[in-house]
Amino acid sequence: MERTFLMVKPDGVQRALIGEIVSRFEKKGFQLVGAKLMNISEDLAKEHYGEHKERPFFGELVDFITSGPVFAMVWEGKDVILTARNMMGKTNPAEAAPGSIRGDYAVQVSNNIIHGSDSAESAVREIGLFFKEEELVSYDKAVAVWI
Ligand code: FUP
Repeated sequence: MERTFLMVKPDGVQRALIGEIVSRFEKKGFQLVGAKLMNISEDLAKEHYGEHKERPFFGELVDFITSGPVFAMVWEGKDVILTARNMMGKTNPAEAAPGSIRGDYAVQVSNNIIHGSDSAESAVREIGLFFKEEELVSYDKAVAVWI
């Protein structure tokens, strides 16, 4: 079963969107296997966004993601990496389809509410950066053999 790392960014936490976002993934049929409200250190921010370190927006990106608490999560399910990316919508909220999280709640690319791993490799790396193995809980669902 596939796993991905999702994170409600500081803007989403400030705007009280944690519940709405968790609800969307639960209703879709994915399973929450780990979650925590946390502050991101500058070191963790730079590590997490390392692929962007040469980009002009890197400093602002690190400042933003460390500006307040985030809600870090690990979700599990069939094709969860790609499906979660589709549910999030495109990086630039202006291009994100209505009905997607960014399409419904965001306006600016620098404040786009949610992060989600973009590949299986990123998912493994990001889950490892944010969670210890013992913080992840696998369990069988009593029902719902259809998802
Ligand atoms: P995504 O995988 O959709 O989060 O997008 P990227 O990895 O390309 O970008 C990571 C974050 O950098 C985005 F969520 C917002 C920020 N960003 C900017 O601020 N300006 C840009 O032009 C591109 C990305």
